[in-house]
Amino acid sequence: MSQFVCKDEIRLKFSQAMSDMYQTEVPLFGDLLKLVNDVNGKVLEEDPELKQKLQETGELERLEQTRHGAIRIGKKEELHTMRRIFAVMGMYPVAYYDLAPAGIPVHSTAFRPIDPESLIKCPFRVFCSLLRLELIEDADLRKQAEEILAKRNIFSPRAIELVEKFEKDGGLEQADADEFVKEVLETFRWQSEAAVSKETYDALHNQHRLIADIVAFKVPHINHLTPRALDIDAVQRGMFERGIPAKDIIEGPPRRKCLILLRQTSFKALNEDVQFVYGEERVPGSHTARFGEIEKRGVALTPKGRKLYDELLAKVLDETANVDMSKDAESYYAVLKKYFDEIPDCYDQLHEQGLAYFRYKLADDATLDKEVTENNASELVASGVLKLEPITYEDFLPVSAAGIFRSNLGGAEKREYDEASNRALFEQNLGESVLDPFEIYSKIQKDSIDALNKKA
Ligand code: OOG
Ligand code: NI
Repeated sequence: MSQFVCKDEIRLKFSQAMSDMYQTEVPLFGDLLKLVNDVNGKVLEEDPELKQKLQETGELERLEQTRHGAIRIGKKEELHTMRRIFAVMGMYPVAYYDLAPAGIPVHSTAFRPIDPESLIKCPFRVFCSLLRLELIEDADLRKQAEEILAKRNIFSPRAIELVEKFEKDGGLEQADADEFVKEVLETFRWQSEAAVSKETYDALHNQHRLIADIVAFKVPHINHLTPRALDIDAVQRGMFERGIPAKDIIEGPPRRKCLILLRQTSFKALNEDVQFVYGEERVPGSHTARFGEIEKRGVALTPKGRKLYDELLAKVLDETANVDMSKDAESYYAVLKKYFDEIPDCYDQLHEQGLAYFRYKLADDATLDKEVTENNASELVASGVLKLEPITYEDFLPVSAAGIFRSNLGGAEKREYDEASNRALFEQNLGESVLDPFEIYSKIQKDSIDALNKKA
């Protein structure tokens, strides 16, 4: 009898192996983790109620688990195989992100667990960006990049064998699962030896630093990992205090009591030694790509809530276009707060106005004497029969992602690609459609109603 290892278990092993590897590769990331642990420890000490809640949900023991990482890949075959690799770990493509309007020549998805139970066991997800070669303006260079990418194979033959075995048998046994994690890790390992000459690197770099980061290396090194911070503002301050080169601002919505969506910040990418390769010759040089990030997640917004978020953020960015963030982050935060005051900072209100997703739970000591529907839920909340539990946002934000990309690509990169977004091509390359995050959240909300009606 075969005994397949649970996919959540494989993902957990993989995320831990990745975190160990990255701390060795990028010691500053280890320093960031230490800072995050210090801040989280302090928050828990000062807020026993929060500690209790995290304990009840099992979150406390998982607090130190890595929340996400990111990779950038170069060709459609890589995206296709990446999807198969992540499926072994119970990670599926959710949402399409087009970064081109923000001047980043990639489009992306996030491979992530979907079921709430899987997310709880191990929330690790990977933001995966595919280079849009058609956005390289110089035709000769585009052709050269294509040729370089055509020659590379970023997966080990054994990793592919194990994926095939998984697909055929429907799972992996322990020894295979362990070997799978070990083999796949190699695809994300830093290579200090580039795949190209200094001259080619410089030409790619002149088009866009991101293009050099993707094309000039043998494998798509993990470019950052992200733990969860209970107080992201405190970690941002702590980075400045401890001399960790933090990016200027925290991306996303402002600090608030009832956090919406996602806030994130990072330390700026390090300048690292690499060897460029020209025949037998090795030419020393450097490359800047890898960093460390932190995140704090809030409640998921409905399409209506998200539309409002996008509109308000656009106004903020417009009004702060001339603010020098490195000197005057406070002005930016003030404008951010001013506009976002329009979104109620109260779960009941967010629910009432249909702006966010919630699980409905029966209030303590309450009894249910009628069927719950989407329509009467608000009433039952108001009368105290039901209570609301916010559904956490598990995806990414394109404007924030662009901000993270940009601050790690050097501030000088300011251009726009007006090429239309190409989701259909992305999905064709991927080999399936990306899942719609709104459908996932709305199903969790509906399932909570069904569960109440079943109990009654
Ligand atoms: C990915 C940036 C996106 C996030 O947290 O929004 C991201 C990258 O730099 O490759 O990870
Ligand atoms: Ni990130």
